[in-house]
Amino acid sequence: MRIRSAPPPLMNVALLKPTRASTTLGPGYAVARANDGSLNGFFHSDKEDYPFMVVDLGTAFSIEGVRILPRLNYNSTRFSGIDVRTGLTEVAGPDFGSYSRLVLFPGPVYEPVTWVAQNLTQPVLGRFLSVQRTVQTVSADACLEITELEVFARQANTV
Ligand SMILES: [Ca+2]
Repeated sequence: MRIRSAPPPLMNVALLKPTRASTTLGPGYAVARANDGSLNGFFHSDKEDYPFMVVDLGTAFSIEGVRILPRLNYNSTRFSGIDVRTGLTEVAGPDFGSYSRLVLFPGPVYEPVTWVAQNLTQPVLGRFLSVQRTVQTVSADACLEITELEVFARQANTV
């Protein structure tokens, strides 16, 4: 008889992992701010259609949930149609259609802004995680702003 031990705890496996973005508004809004563990800074893309960011988890994880803290309390309606996907191979973008969708946060969020979260019914294996604004807006609101992105998994190489 095999004794099943307790599963390891869920961890934020996106913390401080390498990131890239379609654009960045400026040095103070670097994409690394989206997963630096701090709620005081945030990533801000430039104004463009379908801005996105990608985090490389470094190895494949069995992802069980994600959550995002949008930009806090300023133009919160910019957080709209936020598509979160994952895949095992790197995709340059902006088309992440080959990735599996984890969640589509319709937005907008309202002040006071808090986390939007999704627990997955079935874990999804992924290494690269894309976050993309999929709503086209002909205005200054066509940007992606993320205070913090967290990706939850229990351990590396679970397959
Ligand atoms: Ca941050």
